[in-house]
Amino acid sequence: MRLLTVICLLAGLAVAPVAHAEDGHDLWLRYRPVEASAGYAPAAIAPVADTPTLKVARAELERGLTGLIGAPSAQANHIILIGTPTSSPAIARLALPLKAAGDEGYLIRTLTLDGKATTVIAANRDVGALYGVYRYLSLIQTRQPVDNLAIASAPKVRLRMLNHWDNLDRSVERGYAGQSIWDWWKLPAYSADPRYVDYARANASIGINGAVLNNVNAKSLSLTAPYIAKAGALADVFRPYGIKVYLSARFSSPIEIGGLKTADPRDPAVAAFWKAKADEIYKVIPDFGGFLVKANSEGQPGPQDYGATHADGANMLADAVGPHGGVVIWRAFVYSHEQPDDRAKQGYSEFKPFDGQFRDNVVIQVKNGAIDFQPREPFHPLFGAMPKSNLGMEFQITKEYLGFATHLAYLGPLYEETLKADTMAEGKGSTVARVVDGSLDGRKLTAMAGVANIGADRNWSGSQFDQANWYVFGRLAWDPEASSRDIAADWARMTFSNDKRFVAPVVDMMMGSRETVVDYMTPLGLHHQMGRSHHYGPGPWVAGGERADWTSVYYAKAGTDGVGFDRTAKGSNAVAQYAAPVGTCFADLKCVDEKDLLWFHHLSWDYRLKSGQTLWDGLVTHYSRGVAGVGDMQRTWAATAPYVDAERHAQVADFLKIQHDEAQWWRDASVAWFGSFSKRPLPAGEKAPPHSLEYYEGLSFPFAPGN
Ligand code: GCW
Repeated sequence: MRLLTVICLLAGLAVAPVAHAEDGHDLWLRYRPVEASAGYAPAAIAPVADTPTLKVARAELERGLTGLIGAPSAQANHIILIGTPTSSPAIARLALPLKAAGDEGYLIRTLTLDGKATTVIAANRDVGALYGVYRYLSLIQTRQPVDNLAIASAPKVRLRMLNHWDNLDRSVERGYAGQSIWDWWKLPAYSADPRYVDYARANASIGINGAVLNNVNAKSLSLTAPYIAKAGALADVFRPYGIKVYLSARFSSPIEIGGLKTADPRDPAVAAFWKAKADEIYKVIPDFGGFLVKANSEGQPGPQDYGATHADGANMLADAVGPHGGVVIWRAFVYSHEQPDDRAKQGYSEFKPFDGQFRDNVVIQVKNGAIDFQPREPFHPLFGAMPKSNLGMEFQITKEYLGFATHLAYLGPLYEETLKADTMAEGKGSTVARVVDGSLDGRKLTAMAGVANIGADRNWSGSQFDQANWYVFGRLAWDPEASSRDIAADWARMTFSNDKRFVAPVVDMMMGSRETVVDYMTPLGLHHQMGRSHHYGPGPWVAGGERADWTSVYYAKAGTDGVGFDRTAKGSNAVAQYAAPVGTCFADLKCVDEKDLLWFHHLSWDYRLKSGQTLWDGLVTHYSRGVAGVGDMQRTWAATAPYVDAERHAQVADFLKIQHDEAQWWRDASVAWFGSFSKRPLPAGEKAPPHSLEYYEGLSFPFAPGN
């Protein structure tokens, strides 16, 4: 009897449609059926030209429409026509104003052709049509009308790339989503892993057109023939989706794999090694994007090892890839062991003098802030300071300093805050966004990179909401002036639900989430207070060790007299690296925004904040507000249960619980630590930390991920 039941159950399973568990794997490309009341009519897809990219564009359109509104049918009254004037005579006849679409943009127009309502998705190049298809599908996914369209869109930034900090052993530096998705061992023979295609689809859907496959802390091995072949296999998978591969290059490779005694960029044998290496790579990957280089930073080799400069190093590599159309992306994230100056000043000090000396195919890639991807940093002073160089933005999508994968922090507002910051370099309106998109200085080779948060976890990013950070990065790379709130709404609709009872509160929750993290981790301009090396949890007491600028006490400078890093003229004078009106404001207590207060000033515990509270009371209030903010997020999320599948809902709820506990821990440990200096009572109503400072200092986390 029991056996029979089991057999029946198994038989039932075999015929019943497999319940599609919503584990987040489908990202924002879920294409679940639209409610009939939305009124979308079925469509027919006109035949497309037989090119690799138009074929995937057509396949995506078919897949999306099938999921959303039903399979395309030749009988439908509505035709969708996709392509370019070169590939489609019908599109050529329309003589659409495609000039502004450039190489990667598109037009979407509703027209009547041969008496039939027709949506034309047209572009100059195939990849533009693919981007247009994703845009069209997103309109349906977000329930916008599609029967009278006149859309024109083109990316404002040329290189929109992910930087994977993926190692060849499949570990991921600062990765919290499992192993690397690149299965180097099985490549190149096995490149049919569906993940590679899904990765390419997801990136193309948000306009990302480049991927640096390996960690900037690079191994020379990745530039040997077997690994070039592996990268080539991935390049072949990504090519139809408009994605080029790049490799991080270890500067000492001429020694390690070239048999040379030196990597001095001025040595002709070294230049010849790199030229030959570039030729070798381009034979396998004809559209190879180029090299990303971390040089003379955190122990990585570089031109300074030989008394040469960043410009010498970058230009030598640029000459190797230049003839093939490649670029060199040279990172400005440098600070040296020997240099005692404020770490925040070193990138500017090292690079500004070389403005105008880099080749046209070099991009200097600058982190959003001068320290390191903190929950909040003022914009990096190099933005606006190198008008004669190509300057690219580097954001971190993975949340090394914002609670890893289990804290919900939507990074859109962080990115937007930096992009909208006004450098004043050429007067008012010289925003970071305009440096990045080239419009400020008329530069054409523009770039925005995001350190990827992608791994082999089913949900790609380690958490459901971290997918939004990948998504918003791509959207802002396409248009650095876009609104992170609008993007959050699109993402929430496509990823979860279009019900406004879901969208409105969840978008508000997302928009406030990063500030909540700032509150419980590093309020009022504090920075780099995380645990040593793994950066997990609070570690404001971290001191000593290899170098001062890897410690928390270096940044907070707490003492009985007060707290904060004096970067005014009386201190490190980092403010002088900004355009005068900006630097003057940062240095002026009446002008500086309190969110950056302790970044620029060392102040007494009794300093009066704008609220009227003392600095000490205000700090404690911020920490507690952060904890309360997570409580609010938990309540908001609990109320969304009716609109979200049980599996994803439960995972988010569990993670919020972790976040709440850890926010409390951050608050308590920070209050215990800073209280040991302020020696002032807690503000009324605030609870003392439940444990001693020694308890918090004694916690250890030997297997924290991402190291
Ligand atoms: O943020 C720091 C990280 C390092 C990283 C480095 C960098 C890849 O802690 O893990 O190394 O920045 O950006 O080079």
